[in-house]
Order: sequence, then C-alpha cells, then structure tokens
Amino acid sequence: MPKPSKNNPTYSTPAGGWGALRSSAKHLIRSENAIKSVKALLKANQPGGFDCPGCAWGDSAKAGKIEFCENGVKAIAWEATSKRVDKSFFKAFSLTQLQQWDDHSLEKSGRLTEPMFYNGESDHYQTVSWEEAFSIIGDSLKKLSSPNEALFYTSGRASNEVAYLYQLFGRIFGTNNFPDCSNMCHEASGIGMTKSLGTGKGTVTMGDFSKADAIFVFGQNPGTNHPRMLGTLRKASLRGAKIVSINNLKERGLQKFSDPQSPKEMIFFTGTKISQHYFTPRLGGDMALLRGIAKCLFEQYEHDKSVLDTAFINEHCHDFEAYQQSVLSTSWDKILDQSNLSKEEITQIANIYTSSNKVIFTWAMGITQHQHSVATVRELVNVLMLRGNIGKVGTGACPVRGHSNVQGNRTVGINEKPPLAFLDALDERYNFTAPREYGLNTVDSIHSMLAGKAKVFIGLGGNFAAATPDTKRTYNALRQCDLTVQISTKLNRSHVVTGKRALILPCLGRTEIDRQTSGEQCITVEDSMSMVHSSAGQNEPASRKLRSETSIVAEMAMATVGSSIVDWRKLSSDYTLIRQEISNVLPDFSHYNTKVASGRGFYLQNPAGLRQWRTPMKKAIFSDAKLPKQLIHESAKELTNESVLTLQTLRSHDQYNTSIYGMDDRYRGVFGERKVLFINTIDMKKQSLKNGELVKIKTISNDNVERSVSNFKIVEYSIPEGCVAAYYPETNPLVPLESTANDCGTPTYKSIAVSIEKM
Ligand SMILES: Nc1nc2c(c(=O)[nH]1)N[C@H]1C(S)=C(S)[C@@H](COP(=O)(O)OP(=O)(O)OC[C@H]3O[C@@H](n4cnc5c(=O)[nH]c(N)nc54)[C@H](O)[C@@H]3O)O[C@H]1N2
Ligand SMILES: Nc1nc2c(c(=O)[nH]1)N[C@H]1C(S)=C(S)[C@@H](COP(=O)(O)OP(=O)(O)OC[C@H]3O[C@@H](n4cnc5c(=O)[nH]c(N)nc54)[C@H](O)[C@@H]3O)O[C@H]1N2
Ligand SMILES: [Mo]
Repeated sequence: MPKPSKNNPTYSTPAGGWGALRSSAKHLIRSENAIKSVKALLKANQPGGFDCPGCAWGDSAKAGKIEFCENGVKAIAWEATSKRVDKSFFKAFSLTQLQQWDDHSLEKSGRLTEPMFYNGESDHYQTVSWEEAFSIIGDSLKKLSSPNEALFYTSGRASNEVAYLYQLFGRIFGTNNFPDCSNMCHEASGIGMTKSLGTGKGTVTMGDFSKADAIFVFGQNPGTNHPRMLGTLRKASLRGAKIVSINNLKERGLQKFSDPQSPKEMIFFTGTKISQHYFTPRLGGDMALLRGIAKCLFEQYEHDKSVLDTAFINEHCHDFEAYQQSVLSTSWDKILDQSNLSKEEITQIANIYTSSNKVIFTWAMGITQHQHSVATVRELVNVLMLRGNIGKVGTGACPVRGHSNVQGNRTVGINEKPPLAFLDALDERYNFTAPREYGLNTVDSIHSMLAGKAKVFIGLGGNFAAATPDTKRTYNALRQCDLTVQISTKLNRSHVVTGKRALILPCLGRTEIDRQTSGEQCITVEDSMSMVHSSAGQNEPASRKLRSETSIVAEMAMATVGSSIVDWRKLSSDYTLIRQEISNVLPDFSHYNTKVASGRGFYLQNPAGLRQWRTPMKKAIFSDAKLPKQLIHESAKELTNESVLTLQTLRSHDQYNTSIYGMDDRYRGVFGERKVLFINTIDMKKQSLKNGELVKIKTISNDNVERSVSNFKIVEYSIPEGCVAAYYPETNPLVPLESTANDCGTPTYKSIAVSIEKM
C-alpha cells in the first residue's frame, strides 16, 4: 500500500480503477449483507430502479448500463447492512455511554428499527409507539408560544415529495424556520448566481460537457465526492478538451483516472490523464485568481478585440463598466499576494481560457465555504460572462451539488427565505396565509436555541449535531431544547446529544421498497443538472416497524395542525397525489406524474441557460465587488504572536459527510486513522515539527472563546505554505459560530485561522 512520502500525496496509480473496485468489494462484503447490496447496486440509477444516494452528479449511462462508482457502492452497502439498533441495543447502552462513542462506531451499529423516546429521566432511550411519538410532537409544538420557536431542519437526501409536505406542514403551522444542509454547503452558489443571473441553479446540462473545449474545476475533489464526474471529465479529456484544476491540494482523482467502466484501462492498468493543467492557489485565493484572469483579458483586449464577447456583454449584461473599473483598479500585487500564484501562472490560465471557445466552470466546497464565497461565485460568473460563456451550448456555470436531492429540496420549498411567488401560490392553493417573515438558517438556528428562543428541533435526516460548527456551543444549543426529534436511518451524534426529551423516528432508506395503502410508491429527485427523475427502492425494509419519511411527516402534521387545510393521510397514501399538488403550485412541474413515468425523467428548464435573466433589470449583472481587504491569516496575525495557519476542513475518501465508513483516505496515503493534519514542509521546519508528531490545533479568534482539538498527527503534504487541512467533522469544534460567509451565513469551513502546539 502506498504510504505518505516526502511532501507528496503518493498514490501513484490512477484514481478509480482496481483500487476503487477492490475498495468497493471490501465495502460490499463488510456491509454484512452483500447479496442485498449487490442486488441494490444493479438497480441504482436505472429506469425503474432508485436514485443513487451517493451524490447529485447527473446521469449519463445508457439504459441497461450500470454506472459503477465507489461512492455509490459504499452508500448502498452502508444502508443495506444486516446489523440492527433495536430496543435491546438501547437497553444495553445508556445515553451517557453512547455519548463517548465516536461517529464511526455509532453509525456502524446498524439500522434503526423502531421509534425510541428519551424522557429526560431515565438514562436510556425506551420504546414508544408511533402514535405516542406523534402525539408527543404534536403536543410539544402546540404548546409553543410562537410557531417560530420550532425548527424544521432538512438534510438533502429527502425526496421532493417528503420535502414538499414538510414545508407545507411547517408553513401551515406558521413558520419559515427551515434551516437545511444547503446553508452549510452551496448556499453561496444559489445566492451569488441569483444576484448575477436571476437563477440559483447551474446552467449546464450533461450534453454541454461533451461539447466544451475547456472545463475548469474549482475547489472540488470529484475523485472522492463525485466519482461519476470523473467519467465525464475522462471522456472530455479523451476527445481533446482541456481540463484545468484549481485546487489547494493536488488531488489524485483530478490528475489521473482509470475508469472501472473501461475494460482497456482496467486490463492494462492504465489511466487517462484528467487535468492537463493544475494550479494550487492559497485557501480563499480563488477570487484573486479570477480577478487576475479578468485583468489579463482586459489587457489582451487592448490589442485583440476578440478576447471579450462584446456583443453578449452589450446585449445581455448590466454594470459592465463598473466591473471593468473594479478590475482595473485591483493591483497585481494584491492579486498575486492573495492567490499566492505567480503572474506567469495566472497569465497561463487566462490564455487557456481565451484560447477555448466554449468553457464550463464547475465548483464545490473549496469555493463556497469562505467568508467571501458569494463574491467569489459572482466573480466566477463575471469571468464566464466576459466571453459569453453562459447560455450557449458547451458552456456555463456548474455548482456541483452534494446531497443527492439537495437541489430538489430547494425547488419544492425548503427555504428559510422563500420567494414571494411561491408563498402566494401556496396561499391560493390551500386557502391560508403562509408566513412572510424570513425564517432561521442553520447558524441562526443554533443562536436561537442558545438564546432559549427555539425550543423544538425536528431533523428530517442528517446529523445536525455533528455537521454544524462550534461543536461545544451547538451541543449546548440542542441540550436546551424541550424536544429534539430525529427522522433517521442510522444512529448518529444527533441521537445522543439531545434536548431535554428526544425522539428517534426510524425511516425507510432510498434503497428500500415503500409500500403505502395504494401500493408501492416511487419518489422523485433533482440532480445538479436540473434533471428530475423517479426512484423506487428494491430491498425489503430493514424492519417491519419502519415508516416512510413521507408518512412520518404526514402524521406529525396531523397531530399538530389537523386535516382541515390538507388531508395529510390521503396524500401520504399515494405519492402521485403529492406530485399533483406540486404541479398545482409550481408551474415548471406541469404534468409531473406523466413526465416522471417515462424513462429517465425530465429537465427543469434553466432560464439563464436560455439567456433569460430573471433579475430586477432583466439583464445578467456583473458584480463589481472588491477583493477582500485581507484574507483570514492576515487579520489573525494581528491577534497573536504565534505562527498563523489557515485550516480547511474536508472529506476523506472513506466518509459521507458525518457518516464515517472507514478510517482510510487511500488517495492521500492515510490508512487506519482520521486525526491527521496535512501540512507543508516549510511550515513543519518553521515550527520544528516531525512527521507523525502529535499536535493540538487552536483557533485564533477575538471572542475570548477557547477552541481546540488535540492529538492530531502531523502528515507532511504537498499543500501551499501557510495552509493546512484536516478532516471534518472532527475539526468542527474549531469553527466559530460567528465565522460565516458574508451575505449567506455559510460557516467558513475552508478557512479557519489556527495555530498549532506540540502535545
Ligand atoms: N464520498 C463522498 N461523496 C460526497 C460527500 C462525502 O462526504 N463523501 N459529500 C457530499 C456533499 S454534501 C458535498 S457538498 C460534496 C462535497 O464535495 P467537495 O467540495 O469536493 O468536498 P470537500 O472534501 O469539502 O473538498 C473540497 C475540495 O476543495 C479544495 N479546496 C479547499 N479550499 C479551497 C480553496 O480555497 N480554493 C480551491 N481552489 N480549492 C480549495 C480541497 O482541497 C478539496 O479538494 O460531496 C458530496 N459527495
Ligand atoms: N467542518 C465542516 N463541516 C461541514 C462541511 C465541511 O466541509 N466542513 N460540509 C457541510 C456540508 S457541505 C453539508 S451538506 C453538511 C451535511 O450535513 P447533514 O446532511 O446534516 O449530515 P449527513 O452526515 O449527510 O447526515 C447523515 C445522517 O443522515 C441520516 N440518513 C442517511 N440516509 C437517510 C435517509 O434516507 N433518510 C433519512 N431521514 N435520514 C438518512 C443517517 O442517520 C446519517 O447518520 O455538513 C456540513 N458541515
Ligand atoms: Mo454538502
């Protein structure tokens, strides 16, 4: 097995390939229900099968062909496990004991099987009937002095059907408090793109990837997080498109990939070079880099008028002059300092950009989890617009979503700041008045619980306690609630860090058959390319006592607001009726049931993709934001005498967010452990650190709150000087609740100022 060597991530063979097959096989076998997992795998992303819960990448496979992906295999095997967390488990382990377990051990215990109640008196969860559970929820919600004392959290795996019912329930109850995982994820993409283009979604379809001349991948690690995207990039690379990676780390998957779907590459142990060009800016340096590209374009335009698409700019854009002014007044010194790249490198990137007619920019968390992430997203769009790379075949902006239906959740109303037109449509359809006051996002929800204002927390999936920042304060926040409710498939931190009373409501997973009184149901989801398609589980449910998320939400609603406005039970008995409701409220979903019944689903037309701009002035708008005055390491220097480093918190290859599948990070050469700190040789020398040494990582902040994590092992790595990296969620105790992105509230998970100290 490759081990970390001097300053290099060491995985010398291509990403994917036999390594991925071997790892997938291992996960299938370890799943303790291999046959069930394999059966499920064969149905993933197939017509009539289910949508892979792995990620939100689009689907390009022809009918009948299985798109193999290690990520999907792991997610499916994880759900299909034969291990069970039932009443005997909760009898054996007290809450106090379970609190000491790590995240991996909690989830590995197996599937939840029956509703459980923690009454705040005994130290053990006890069984409770579904009926009792719903009446506890209904009574607790009805007792609140304002509906805004309730929080309705959603994680992006929820289907369109359940998400729609959930938001309808919350709004009839009277609140817009819908914090969701998106607040911590692609929020900046939605906000930035809406301001610039009038739509918060990507403008690219799968077809565009086969036509682009160049694809720039910013701040994203598809080898681990969107492996099927590597298949798309590989095909593009093979037909001669340029792939340019902009990433703080040299990620293996972005360098070379062996497609498990390609017999030739598998047999001959070869791979395809993915990125012909790879640039490693400083954490948070992308906006400066993009500004540098724009500056090069304006300089080149002086002697070559074809560099800018002036026809597009004149016809479609607003505020171009202000943007040009902002670019011209940004100094090269500042650009080079913040990006930490040389002028030659930036010129090289600009030249690749101008020599390609059709260009796609993709991005993920390396862009969205910084203080200036909205401005950076808008700068990505600015640079695309300079050459008319929006709304033309083979071009566009592509924020690559995380959870498999996080985009769909927003489309059907999971939004703490809902558009007025949507609320008006709800009012008209259901003859009530939906609340207009904006609700709380994820971070604001934590503040509200801490202040004793929010008192009931309901989580539709996810793992709020572990995914959110400032762990100690988040735990305190949850503990102050009167009631916390988790609708989940597997045991996690949020079940053991509870309110004064707590409920676990176990639900069916994506891979399982959902039977309601009208028969077997399918659900629908939307991927990153705005394709909506249906999904029907294939496996027998993990327990006879499980309920579908949809029926759980319907019964919570019944117990709380009754059926005078909506007949919840009728809707949850037949999901085609819920889709009919969505059709009635959202015009883009007309003929929803007919459309999903046929083949691979339907496309929700993106107006910006047609060059229709739903902005106030009906134009695409250039943003003239200035570069940040200082990046975080500069401002932190004023607070300490210690050496300041910027920490990014990221995913290993063996995890799905807070679900830790295993302890390896194969492509980065880490095996059997997770508490590691990737650091540059020069920074190690400066602080006399040796490979393998243990350190304490401390946050530098000005709020007098001490935040630290201990016993992290130093791993010498190829990472820009001054930048370090470590895995999430172990590092969430370091992220101050107050450290959020401007204009969007996403925690700055990719730039925390820290110092380190030997243990
Ligand atoms: N297997 C697996 N698949 C997943 C997930 C998972 O946990 N496991 N999570 C899902 C979810 S919810 C999401 S949101 C996506 C996340 O997908 P990613 O965004 O790929 O996830 P991260 O691990 O956070 O990786 C961030 C990447 O950006 C780089 N980066 C960090 N900061 C910067 C920066 O300032 N500039 C640049 N240019 N690069 C930077 C990092 O080096 C890393 O390669 O994946 C989804 N798919
Ligand atoms: N430091 C740091 N923190 C981060 C990030 C980071 O990069 N760094 N990334 C952020 C991002 S991008 C995201 S999206 C969030 C993720 O935040 P969440 O979406 O809240 O967290 P997950 O880990 O995806 O949730 C896992 C749990 O979901 C439940 N689950 C799984 N499948 C199902 C299902 O089908 N139905 C139901 N009801 N439950 C199910 C299981 O019980 C499992 O334990 O974390 C954020 N937090
Ligand atoms: Mo995410």
